[in-house]
Amino acid sequence: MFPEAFCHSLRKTLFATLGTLLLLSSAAAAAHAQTSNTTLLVDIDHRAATSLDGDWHTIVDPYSTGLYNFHHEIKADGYFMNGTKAYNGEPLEYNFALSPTLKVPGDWNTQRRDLFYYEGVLWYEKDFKYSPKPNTHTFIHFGAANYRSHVWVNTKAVCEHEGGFTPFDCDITGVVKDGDNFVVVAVDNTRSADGVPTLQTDWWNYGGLTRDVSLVDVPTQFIDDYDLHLSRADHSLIEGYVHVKNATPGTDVTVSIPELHATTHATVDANDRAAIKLPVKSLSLWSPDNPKLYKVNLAAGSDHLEDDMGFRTIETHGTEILLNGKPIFLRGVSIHAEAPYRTGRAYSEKDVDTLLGWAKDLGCNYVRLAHYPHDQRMTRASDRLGILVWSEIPDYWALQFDNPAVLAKSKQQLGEMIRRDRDKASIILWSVANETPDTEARTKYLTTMANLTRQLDPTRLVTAALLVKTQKTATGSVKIVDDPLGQALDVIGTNEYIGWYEQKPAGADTTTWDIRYQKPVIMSEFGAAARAGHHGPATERWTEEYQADVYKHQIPMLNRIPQLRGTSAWVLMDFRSPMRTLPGLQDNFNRKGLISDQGEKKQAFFVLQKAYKDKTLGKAQ
Ligand code: GCB
Repeated sequence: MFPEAFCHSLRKTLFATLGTLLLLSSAAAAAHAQTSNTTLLVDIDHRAATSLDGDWHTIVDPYSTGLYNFHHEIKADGYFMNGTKAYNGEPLEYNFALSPTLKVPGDWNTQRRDLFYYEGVLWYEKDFKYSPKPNTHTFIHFGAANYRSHVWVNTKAVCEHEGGFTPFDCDITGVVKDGDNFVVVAVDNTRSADGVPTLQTDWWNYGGLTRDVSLVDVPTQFIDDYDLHLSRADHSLIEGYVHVKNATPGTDVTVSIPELHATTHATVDANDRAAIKLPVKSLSLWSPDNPKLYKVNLAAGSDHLEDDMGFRTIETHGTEILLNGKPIFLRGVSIHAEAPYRTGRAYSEKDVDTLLGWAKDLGCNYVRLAHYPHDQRMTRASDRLGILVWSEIPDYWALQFDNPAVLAKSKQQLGEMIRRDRDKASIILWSVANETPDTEARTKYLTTMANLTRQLDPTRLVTAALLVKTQKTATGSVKIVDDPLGQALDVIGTNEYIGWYEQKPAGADTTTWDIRYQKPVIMSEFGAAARAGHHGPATERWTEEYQADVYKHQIPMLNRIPQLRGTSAWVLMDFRSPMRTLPGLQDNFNRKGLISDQGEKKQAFFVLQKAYKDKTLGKAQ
């Protein structure tokens, strides 16, 4: 099937394309670069696309046999060849067509019992028909694949990507052909010390093609990025840029908002960018009370895009957060991308409707999307529903802060998150980290990240969830917020678990806060665990009564923090975590949800709901 000469040339192509990067084992991953030749198409959900979702053939490959021979050299006839017969006509030792299928999108862990704990390489294969059109570029788009991915189309390596929660696009122009085609993807969710996130996380390491996959055609010159936002200084001016890939300088770019009878023309400069200034009259500003979205049309050469965008400003003034110039308090909850009812990684419109519906019911005007970028449906829906969003990258706990290769991975994920979602009015906060250790290397690393965030998006606020110090006093305790990282942030996030990891719930009554920054503060996490339906006295841990009691004591304490401008209770719904093993109570779920994974509202939900709906928690000024 594969003559020797062909194998040689394939080997050469592979090495030429990917160098020594095609290393799927976790040890090899340490030396692994992040991304090669991937483009990130923005507003992808508004482009015409051919979905590749559905059944994909899969091969579980814990030893990376699909890639390496017995001396750990890259094979010329690996699984990416999608072959069936060896040189002597005998069947090869794999066969995609005979192998079981998994649904895409979807993590593998919750689709097959034997994959529940699986961490390693899993190969996906799908056949598809295609007719290339003249003067177009063709991309294969991945909404997300956790964690490392290598993609081949018709046996050719087309791209690789590292990072489990951000999208990537492989240019397959010239590789995809008229008629029958196939794509093979090796996804590896092996955790590694130099990964982002790293070895330890309090969430399930769901592997696989966890979000949509599609084929997208664009004209040779195409809009691959843009930033259009309301000027902070002038609420009748939308400004920003449109980036046109492969543009010739002078190419005309048009941006218009028909409903506002507003149109502007600009030309692409030597950096493929057209600077945009679009004056608008009688703009209805986006806010939770008025989630007004406008149809925005963008055109460059033969490429046209439409987006649904809201326009608003967000800034801080002293210890206030100003939305459209007015102080606001963020009544919120943290949410993991865990699917309600069925568990697994959330991806569908239905998942989003359920999660954000619950957040609305709780009385939220804000959500913290923890601890990584969620599916784009989540931020689109937040735009529509008028929910303000904190979005973060998985710079979580103890990354290798002294490793430049890790910093490069964080930067890449930050760039991908911002690029995908900067058209969403709902997002007001980019978070660069959660509960990281206070070391010099960490502060340097995350200050670099905060500065990069501002450089990539000067229109939003930069935050991080910090750890706080506790000092005993004669009357109780004081929580000190002096993490040096605070200097690099616009808004300080702090996590605390009085009543759960420390003290009794009533410990909150005698706790005061000493915040060493004159900046707005968000209590980005607080809470306690309870198993839904488990009842008892309020003094008994794991009962709904105990969890509710924690909230009852938290609310007055939170109200005594003068610069508190938001709260995102931990957490909306129970979620799977391998760290939570207690039989009968946890069973591999973090039970700090206000709602169980089966949709049962716990008593604490109603305590917080009352405070949010009566507006008895928090002040905007
Ligand atoms: C935290 C982490 C979060 C955990 C939570 C908990 O501080 O930020 O990821 O899940 O505590 O439940 O312990």
